Amino acid sequence: MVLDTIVNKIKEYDTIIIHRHVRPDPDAYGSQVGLAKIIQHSFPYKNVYTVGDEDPSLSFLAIMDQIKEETYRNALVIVCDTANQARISDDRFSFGKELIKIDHHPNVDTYGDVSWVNTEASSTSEMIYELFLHGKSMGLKCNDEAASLLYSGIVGDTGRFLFPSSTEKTFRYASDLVTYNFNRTELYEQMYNTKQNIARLKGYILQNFEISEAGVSSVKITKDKLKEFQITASETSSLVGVLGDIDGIRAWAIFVEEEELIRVRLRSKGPVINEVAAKYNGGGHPLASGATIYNWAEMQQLIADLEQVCLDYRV
Ligand SMILES: [Mn+2]
Repeated sequence: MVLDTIVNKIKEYDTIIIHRHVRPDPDAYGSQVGLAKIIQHSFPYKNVYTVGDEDPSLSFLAIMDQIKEETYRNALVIVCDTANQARISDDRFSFGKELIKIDHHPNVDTYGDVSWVNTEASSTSEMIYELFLHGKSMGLKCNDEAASLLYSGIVGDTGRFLFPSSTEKTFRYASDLVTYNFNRTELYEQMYNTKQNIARLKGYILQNFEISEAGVSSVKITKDKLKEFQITASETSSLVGVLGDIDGIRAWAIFVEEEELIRVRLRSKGPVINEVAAKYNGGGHPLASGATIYNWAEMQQLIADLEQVCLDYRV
């Protein structure tokens, strides 16, 4: 099966380079670096590298390696948590000898010589722990550092075990992971530490969201607002969940204006929204997606499409 193949490939190669998606989140870092730590701990003589754009807000989890192009020669490349090739951070990913994809997003782009995609998994970090369990008898070993990273990834992608993607398996793996020695309190403090300007933008979103009859909520954050709150467009990603608890909201969209485009973050409590996302240059999970539009007129169309999805859901 595919898990055997992946473990055997890991054993076969002396150099392994691990990538993940652009604009990383804790699951991207957690699965990427967690896997690297497992491989390094199991096979200390191997050269294992993690690459991609550095995100200062996640540097408490890991710092990326800087490697030369020639390192890719005869290397095994593994990409974690990334649905399509365009989203892979560091486009040298194709320079290796073989490529493996490990992911939990809908399989829109089946890249790689070996591909393991499980959309039922809460996170790619959960899949990496499963890979470890499977590979234990084949020589894989986990340590505290790996456990801490995988745990962060699971916590991040499940919204602290709140989202419906948290399964019995998620909890089982999490309960295994917390038996390792790492400081959970410190980890949570780092993951959920909120900067003051972000807290104020959160207040703005809560004051200014709109809501329709069918339960579609939307908020528009213009370039001027970002400037006023001194926030970068990418920093708004942590705020997408704030409308989730509000009575009457079934699906919501946060529109963030960047230089050349408007980024849309979509969430839902039931109606499937990734098809709407796909219509607007995006995609993702059925209940959590992203899209891109190019003017505010398109925003109205997108909201109308969400409205339809919510109406259909009610019937
Ligand atoms: Mn993920």
